[in-house]
Amino acid sequence: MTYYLKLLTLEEREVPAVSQLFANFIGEVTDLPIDVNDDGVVDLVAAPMVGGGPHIKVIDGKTGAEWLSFFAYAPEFHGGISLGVGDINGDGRADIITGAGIGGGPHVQAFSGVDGSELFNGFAFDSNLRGGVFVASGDFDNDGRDDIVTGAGDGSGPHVRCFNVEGNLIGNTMIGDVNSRRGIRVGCQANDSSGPVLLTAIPGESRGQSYRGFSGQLLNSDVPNIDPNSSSMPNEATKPNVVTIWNDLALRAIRAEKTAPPRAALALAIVHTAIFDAVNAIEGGYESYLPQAEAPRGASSAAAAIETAFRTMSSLFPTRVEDFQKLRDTQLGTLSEPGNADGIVVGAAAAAGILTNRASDQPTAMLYTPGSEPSQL
Ligand SMILES: [Ca+2]
Ligand SMILES: [Ca+2]
Ligand SMILES: [Ca+2]
Repeated sequence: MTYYLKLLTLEEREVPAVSQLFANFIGEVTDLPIDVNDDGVVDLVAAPMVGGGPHIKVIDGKTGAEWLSFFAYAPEFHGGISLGVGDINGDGRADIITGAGIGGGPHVQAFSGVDGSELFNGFAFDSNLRGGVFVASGDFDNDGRDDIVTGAGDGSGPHVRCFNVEGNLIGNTMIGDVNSRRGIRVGCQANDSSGPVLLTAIPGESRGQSYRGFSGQLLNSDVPNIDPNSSSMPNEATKPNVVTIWNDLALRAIRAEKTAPPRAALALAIVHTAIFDAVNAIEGGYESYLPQAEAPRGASSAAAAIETAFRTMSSLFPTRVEDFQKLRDTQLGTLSEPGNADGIVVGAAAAAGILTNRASDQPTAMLYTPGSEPSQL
């Protein structure tokens, strides 16, 4: 059985009707138009994006009732979920494939669309990575069962691997710039004549030109394969880029709250200027925006960036503090190096500095009051 899975941008994934599926989550749900319960009506497979819990829901398209509802990972994980759908065990019914998001290892699982039972559970890449993993599904070895295709998460090269339901590696390659450390999104488009088309995108690239289609054969032939036995890629980074994740979260918060453009620009400027000041206080090399205290030797700049982003975002979007706190804790938990505590102090100071600085300039700039009058934004 083949499914048509289109790789969608975050904007295209917005499904207003399901915006209330998950209480207290930030961002959009991921949805895939698939008939999971095989009654001829498209159902909805949904999971919160980064900031939400690992809660997977399958909604019956005919009745609107929950067909399946389960946690794919530990409930306290809030890094978001990558979703794929395919019939990986060949019983004719769609199954649900999940990849842990930001802060998680490249942990891939698959669940039966019939009853939610576990079909697959493994790490697609080095289990020490913490950039998550992207997943999709298609029958790449043409055995009648869909396979699990995985793309490395943030902080890793454009590394793509494909597994069958037994966990055997059936495809392993790099696609695109091997020096990139932004990971690679994967998708799959069914193509009856020559097998599935592998779709790839580099996370964070501008939409429209980001998606590239490749013959599924590419997984096995067109570019040099990586030694399947190697547990990690050369030069593969082990830390996700914390700044791009917070930027993504800021953009989603702005969109979700319909923040007016001038204030959205101000909010992004505040967040990024504060992060710059925090990291620069530790690593030096540039003139800071606001004077910063000398950072303790060995302070973690990653921890500083996380704390700065958390504090500025919490001030700018106060209703979302709980979600931001979860992401902060998740990210800090992935940093094993010493210097986290010092980094947090540096980050807190940088955030407080710019918030105070901007508040005195424009005391109402941080407040957004919805309204329809000409003077209201
Ligand atoms: Ca259905
Ligand atoms: Ca199945
Ligand atoms: Ca297959």
